[in-house]
Amino acid sequence: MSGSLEALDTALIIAVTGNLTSKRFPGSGNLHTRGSVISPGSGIVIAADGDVTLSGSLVEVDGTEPFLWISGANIQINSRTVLTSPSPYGTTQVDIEAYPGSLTTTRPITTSGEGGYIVMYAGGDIAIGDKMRVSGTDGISQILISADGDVAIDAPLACRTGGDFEVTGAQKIAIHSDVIVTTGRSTGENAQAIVTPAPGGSVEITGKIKAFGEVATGIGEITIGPACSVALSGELLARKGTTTVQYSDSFDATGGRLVATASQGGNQILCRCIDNNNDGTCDGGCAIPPVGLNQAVTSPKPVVEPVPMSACGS
Ligand SMILES: [Ca+2]
Repeated sequence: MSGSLEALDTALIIAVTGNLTSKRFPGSGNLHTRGSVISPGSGIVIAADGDVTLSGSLVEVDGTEPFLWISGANIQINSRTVLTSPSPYGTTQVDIEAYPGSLTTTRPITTSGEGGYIVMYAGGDIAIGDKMRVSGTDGISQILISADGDVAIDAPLACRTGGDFEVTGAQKIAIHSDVIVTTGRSTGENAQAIVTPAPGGSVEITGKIKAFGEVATGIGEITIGPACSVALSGELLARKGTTTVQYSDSFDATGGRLVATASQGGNQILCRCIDNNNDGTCDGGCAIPPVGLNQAVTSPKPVVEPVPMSACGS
């Protein structure tokens, strides 16, 4: 497909049994739907049994409740993707599911409305190569990523406001760029970031994860783990809030930063405790203590607490 498809006040539904590819040349390869204020049905649905490769200039949905649903075996998003709700009540929805293959983005995905979400799942790997932003005026703004393979985030992500960022289920989660979540303006939604791999999985953070809490409207919370191993050379910043890192076999904080608010719980490190008789009750301190805390910037000083956990790979 190299021409453009445009729909007014309705959904654009593309279902193919093979592969779907949109191209920029010789046309523009745009997909665009526009809803009027009274019509909530503006959206794009792409369902392919094969692969979906969007390489046109633009995928755009405007409407009171704009939505974009994409499913395919492997999915590549190389088109700038924009969802806009002009209404103060509109929720923007992006749902992308690659199964059994992988999901890759190389262009920005941005949404604006009252609130909204970008939900991504892949049976294989997920690689985020350009920015994603969910902007809300007062609702909940979510970016929820899960994969059975690995997840690599190499571009800035933002959830504003009522921010909820979660990466779960993957084997290896690598966050190499900045993630920002902010609280709801009046709804009291906390700003939270949760990074929890599958059992035995690992987390590497070289970017900055920032949860900007406001005491009046919600706290900032960052939770890394439980994980087998965690490497933090980037930053966890929970303004008016708490950071928690839970690991079973290794936590290397060399070169990292942990910044939280003491009165809200500060920085907490949960290690796997010594449990000689395997009864789920601790018999000692950390089985494997954290390393590199002296080569990290921490405020306040982290509290290390041994807790019962399974060892890596068991
Ligand atoms: Ca015990």
